[in-house]
Amino acid sequence: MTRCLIISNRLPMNYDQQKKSFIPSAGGLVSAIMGLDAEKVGQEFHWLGLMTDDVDSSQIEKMKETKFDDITCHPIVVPKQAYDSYYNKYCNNVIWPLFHYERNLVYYSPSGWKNYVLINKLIAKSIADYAQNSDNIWIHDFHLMLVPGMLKELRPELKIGFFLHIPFPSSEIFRELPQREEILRSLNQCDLVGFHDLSYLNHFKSSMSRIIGEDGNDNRDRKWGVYPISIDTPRFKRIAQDQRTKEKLMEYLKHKGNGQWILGVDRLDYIKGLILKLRAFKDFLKKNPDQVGLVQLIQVVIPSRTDVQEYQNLKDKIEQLVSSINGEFGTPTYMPVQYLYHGVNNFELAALYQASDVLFISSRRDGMNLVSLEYVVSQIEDFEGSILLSEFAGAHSTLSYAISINPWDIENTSAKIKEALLSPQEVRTSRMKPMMKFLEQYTSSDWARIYLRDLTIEYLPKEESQILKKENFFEWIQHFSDKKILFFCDLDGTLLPIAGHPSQVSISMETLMLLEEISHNDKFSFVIVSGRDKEFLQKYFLDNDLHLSFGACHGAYAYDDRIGVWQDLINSDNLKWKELVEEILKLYTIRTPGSFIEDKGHALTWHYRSSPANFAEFLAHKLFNELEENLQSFPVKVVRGKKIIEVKSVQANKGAFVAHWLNNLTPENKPDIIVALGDDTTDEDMFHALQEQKEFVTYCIKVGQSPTVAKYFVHDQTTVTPLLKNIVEQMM
Ligand code: GDG
Repeated sequence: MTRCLIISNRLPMNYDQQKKSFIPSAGGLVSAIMGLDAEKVGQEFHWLGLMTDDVDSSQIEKMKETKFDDITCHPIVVPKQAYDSYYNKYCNNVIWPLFHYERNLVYYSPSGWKNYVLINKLIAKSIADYAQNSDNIWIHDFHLMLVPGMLKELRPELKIGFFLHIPFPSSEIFRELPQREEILRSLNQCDLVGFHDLSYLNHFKSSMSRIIGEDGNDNRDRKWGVYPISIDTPRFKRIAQDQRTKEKLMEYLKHKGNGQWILGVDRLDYIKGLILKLRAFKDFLKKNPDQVGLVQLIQVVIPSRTDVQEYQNLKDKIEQLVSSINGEFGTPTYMPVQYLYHGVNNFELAALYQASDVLFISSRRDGMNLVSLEYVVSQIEDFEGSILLSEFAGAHSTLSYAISINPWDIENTSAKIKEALLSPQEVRTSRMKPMMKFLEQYTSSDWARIYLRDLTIEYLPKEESQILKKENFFEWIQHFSDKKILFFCDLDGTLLPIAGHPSQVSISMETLMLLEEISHNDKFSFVIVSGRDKEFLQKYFLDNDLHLSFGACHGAYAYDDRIGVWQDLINSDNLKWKELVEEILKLYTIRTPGSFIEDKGHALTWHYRSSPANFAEFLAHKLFNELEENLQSFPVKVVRGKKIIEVKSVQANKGAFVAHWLNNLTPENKPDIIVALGDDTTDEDMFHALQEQKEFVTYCIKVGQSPTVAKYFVHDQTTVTPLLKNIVEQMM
């Protein structure tokens, strides 16, 4: 079975220094992962999480390779002081409040960030040491957002997934984060980033586009997705039917008498909206005196972060409000709010779920909220309750038959409490049944299975495609020995890294030296085939005395180093389209600050990399449609690239260019082998043309992992120069 390494801040068991024993870790993430059925998901799970170095080494050893429900645990030991700073000063004082829209509770501290970087680095290093090449890496939650980038650098061949369990906030909030860029750049290294809700994905996309200029084109649809978490439905059903639950239920029902119970189960946290819930309940009692004495709110609050002042203040506020409601509406035989400040065991929880008529979730923001899902599947025949569910919880999309509330609207929420309590049984049943059915079919194991399928799905033709890694370059190029090689190589994103602006492109000393070596060796011909115009290529390479050949403007113009002049390969009779396109592009350029038009001869390109991202993206979309509609009768193609829209003559095509090049080779220039490299869709034309011809041995290499017809691929642009260098050295 394939191994899946789950990485999270916590392991399922936590060593309690005071109690000197392991106790189960609380919280939604652990609940969800513990619910995975390895067999159903089809992966063997190993769980890597943190332990601090103040814990007795014998306890750490004990934890190592311990199995919990078929999951092997592997602690990553980190310095206690650095851990506390990372966890309290960055995770909980910055990310948690900011991502939950509580900006006034954010406290920045430089040491918090420094230790966040340090702990993430230690984790990345431990994964790199532990992981086997075929492992799938699944990193969880906001504590570890730098790990993907750091790990990709150490082990580029690993499949790396990330899942965020909390909301991703609007880009208007996210962009306040001083370290926004570092975090986005790291997440951008993932093979798949998953969210609970579409709104979080949309916020993430717009942050990506505004802050680091990732525009959602290319293969982003594969890299970012929505995977609402679920629960271990069979387990909750089993607990619901357990004798111990039944006994507790009988006890609770006796106390409940002929009244009604509203239930709340929340960790002590400002995101859960406990104050708003109590206010709405108070308003309900005030407006419905006939219900006083009959309806009770049973509020379980699970202690959390008890050492933090903010949480102590919240606890005080909750307790004040509880006692003011009880003082105002209580009688010697009736307590409106039953407040429990401690956890309950699984059977008590299931019995509470069954005994209550209404579950009340009032979160101000909540990634998902598992309690609401658990309530649904714990219902047994004739005990079907109602759910009041905040529209600010991710579960709102999954539980579409719940009664929706805006917890900030106290009066309306109070009216909804009444509606929920008074709903006739058949209405409750008709609401509960579809949600129950959904959760029977979609469990936490399905969540993991679907996510991991998307993480590992291979888009390349499986049997035929082969990854070229730095460690096996040497072996691979053995069959090139003493051969004449012709290279066709794309420029931006292949030979050179993509630059912020086309004019800022820079070439490394290593690549420059390599090109020099190639251009002075008769065994090689090197043709750069690029979307760039003639002038750029001339200035950048030829004027620097590099003897290379070129296909400019996607191959519309050719420059053969042995001839030394530029040739126009396209019949220029019909350039009427250019006038029309220029007219349209000008209209978009004058209203989009920072955008400009580039005339490449057989192509016109509208660049908007330096324009306000969202606005430019919106106009680019419109422009693309307008051009496609207007140019149907012209021999042109409209292309959307990275921050560009381009209209080019259909003949300006890298496939046509290489075919032309091969047709014009003299016998003494004929190569033994052709190697072609490229990273984007225009390079696919080149790969197609080369694989169709039968005269030469060809090796087409895709840079990156988007769909391709090439038989080989390398992970990213940084691998290209080392690969070429290996080939050249082999020939020396
Ligand atoms: C984060 C996100 C997202 C709670 N009290 C008791 C108890 N629990 C269990 C519940 C549930 C879990 O803890 C709480 O999960 P939530 O989803 O409600 O909340 P968070 O801990 O904030 O989790 C959240 C989640 O990650 C998963 O992605 O849904 O939005 O904030 O399973 O049952 N269990 C028992 N006794 C208790 O007293 N037995």
